[in-house]
Amino acid sequence: MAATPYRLSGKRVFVAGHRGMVGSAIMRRLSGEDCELLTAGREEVDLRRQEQVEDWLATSRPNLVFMAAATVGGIFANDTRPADFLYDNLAIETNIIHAAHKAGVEKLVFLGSSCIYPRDADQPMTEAALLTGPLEPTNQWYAVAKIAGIKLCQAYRRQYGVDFISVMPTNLYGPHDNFDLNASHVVPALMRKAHEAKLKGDSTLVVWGSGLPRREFMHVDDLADACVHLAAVYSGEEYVNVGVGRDLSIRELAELICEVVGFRGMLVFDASRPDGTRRKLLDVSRLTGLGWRARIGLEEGLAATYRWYLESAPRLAGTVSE
Ligand code: GFB
Repeated sequence: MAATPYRLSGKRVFVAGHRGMVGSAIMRRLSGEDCELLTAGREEVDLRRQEQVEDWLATSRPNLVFMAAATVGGIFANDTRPADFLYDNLAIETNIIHAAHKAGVEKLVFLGSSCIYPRDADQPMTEAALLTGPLEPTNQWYAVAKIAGIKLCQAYRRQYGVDFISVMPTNLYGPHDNFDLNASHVVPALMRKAHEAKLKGDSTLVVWGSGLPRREFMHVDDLADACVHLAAVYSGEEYVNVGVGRDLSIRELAELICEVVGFRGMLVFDASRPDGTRRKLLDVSRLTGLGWRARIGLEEGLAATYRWYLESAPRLAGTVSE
């Protein structure tokens, strides 16, 4: 399965989406490697515009591409902006993958999401569960786009023999996450809410849904390390789940975040908000078989993320949202 290791040394590496949480983590991870990092800001290239992407890739000629650019968000954003999540992501994927092929890119790493799996898939979810049942309705638009991305890599690999691979990360968190409560995932949302409740001296913290769904969380620096590892050692049509292999309930997560932030009030569950998928835990046997496992524990990762939030987002951290 694993081909000759792909060496980064001396390579031109394009990180699409370098300002986002995932892209910036990949940039940090690659900063110590002997390779040239290429980036394209939104003002320079709109990745949803085919001509702009083709021109940019044809001119910049990267050897390796990490596809960390995407329109992303939590359960509320996914549920209320279906057109953005489907159109933006399909456009970004088709443009980059096709243009990368045309520009002779040697290797491309596409990043998907664990929401590609059926809502009721057996847990932990193996890669074989793809397309075996209906998707979770709250994020079906994003999931369909990400499934299309996997299929694009497989199709170009089959038809043109290119070395385009896909990785499926679990729920992520870390520095440069989105802390906007209407767009964010659960970790930054609860961290911000707990922080602001602490500042205001509130006695309660509102958690969406029942608190019963279970999720697996990976620090984005672990994901970046896994992506670089897989770029080097893996070459195959099958994609690879990237997770930590452990999950917890949203209630347990909320309790842990309150502990990390130092908020001592009570949790209140808002049943009018959706729970989404009942459980999302990845089977990571393929990944561990390829010689990689996560290193950053959840408590340690949350504490580091909270430090980042306090230090790097003083505008958000120092104020109280409406
Ligand atoms: O992280 P999250 O928005 O996305 O929500 P998903 C995870 C769980 O946390 C859900 C609950 O059960 C939420 O109801 N939750 C509790 C909260 N309080 C909050 C809160 O204040 N904010 C948010 N956002 N959630 C996403 C998909 O699903 O996962 C995306 O929508 C993507 O497509 C991503 O795949 C990884 O885990 O439910």
